[in-house]
Amino acid sequence: MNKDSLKRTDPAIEELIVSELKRRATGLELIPSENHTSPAVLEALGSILTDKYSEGYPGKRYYAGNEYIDKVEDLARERAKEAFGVPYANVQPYSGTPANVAVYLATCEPGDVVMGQNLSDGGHLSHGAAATLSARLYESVPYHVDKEGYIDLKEVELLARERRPKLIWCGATAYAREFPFEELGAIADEVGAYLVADIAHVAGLVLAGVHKSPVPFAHIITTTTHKTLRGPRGAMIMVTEKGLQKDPELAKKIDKAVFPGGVQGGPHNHQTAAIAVALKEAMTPEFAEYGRQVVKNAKALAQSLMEQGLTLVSGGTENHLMVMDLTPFGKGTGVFVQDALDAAGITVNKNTIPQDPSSPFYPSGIRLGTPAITTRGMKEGEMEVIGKWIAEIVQEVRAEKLPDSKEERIATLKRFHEEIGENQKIREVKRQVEELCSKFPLPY
Ligand code: DSN
Repeated sequence: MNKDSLKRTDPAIEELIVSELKRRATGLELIPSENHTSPAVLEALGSILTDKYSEGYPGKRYYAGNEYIDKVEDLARERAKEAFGVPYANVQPYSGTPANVAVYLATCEPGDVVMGQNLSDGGHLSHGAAATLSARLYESVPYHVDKEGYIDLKEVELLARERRPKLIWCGATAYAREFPFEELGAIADEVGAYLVADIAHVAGLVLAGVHKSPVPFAHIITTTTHKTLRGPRGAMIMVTEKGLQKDPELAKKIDKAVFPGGVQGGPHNHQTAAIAVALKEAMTPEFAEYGRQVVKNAKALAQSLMEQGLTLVSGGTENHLMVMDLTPFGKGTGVFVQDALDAAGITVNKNTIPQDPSSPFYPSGIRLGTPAITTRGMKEGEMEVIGKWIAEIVQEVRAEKLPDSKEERIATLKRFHEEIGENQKIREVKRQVEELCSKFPLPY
């Protein structure tokens, strides 16, 4: 295969890829659900395996010619089982939401009660948020975080006793504290519900031994493979011994829900191969060290931000991410801060905070984390400096206010976006960001 074939065939796409590479190399990726994969993962992902159709599972396919594909999928499944210590794994889900939809299909009937962490409290869309299929098909009962920002276990217990859910989710997309798998497992057991741990965000930390494993407490575990796990975009569903004790048919039901259940078609074999590579990497001592450093870096970054007077939901972090509460500067200000940081080469995402006085599109917080910058080799010293830069930028735009009317909002954000790139403070931070990044090359 010729390395220059893309350049010759489609220079427009090739140029865009090169530009994206430059953006990454010269900037700080602080979106906590993103990471930089290894060259080996990328090689498997970009391989010829993408051409093959393989509906079904190893040894039971609807297409011929799957001799080697079967071995790839078997390796991925075995590595997932070994890494997490579970008896069953399905590695075919295209991504996290399809994996979670497959879990509903395998365990619930339409109309059943399901419980998950409320969206603006850090929960994930697929755990019963109003705008999604999970709330249209099932009766969704959200639980919340308490005033300190921790999952309100008393509320979960009361709601579960009253509503008798079929399934309880434990997992979130913007929660900076360790997940209470054990406590939620006990509540699920009491009311006869499945506890499903969605560890998409913390899977790599679980494998590194820096976050409690859900395996003894949950019946089912779902995860994406591209966040702290540092693999390709993709997902997995695992069933624990506890899950098989509750329902010996659970693994078969999950397989059937993923395919042919209607969630997706044939597996993406190139993705499966890349997941297998990522799992092999994640079982090394180097990966465990990486996971430890991710958490140390997150704590150092949180400390630096708080020392600059900024407020974090729950007052800090125990994992790889943190959510900054920007309400001291007004409601809905996450949009301005995200845009200003982006202009300085610091990529974060605007995010709701618990009881957000604004809306998910104009939220009052930002979410940031350390998986990607830790992959580049940055440590606590760099975190302190990055925290100071972020604080300087927040101070720079603190006077911006989000208008109430839709038309005024659009005009204000347009004006802000045009002006922010010319701001001298932002330009100076961008220059320093680029200088720092030049010392920490990307892995590819
Ligand atoms: N979009 C993912 C995240 O950023 O956490 C969740 O699906």
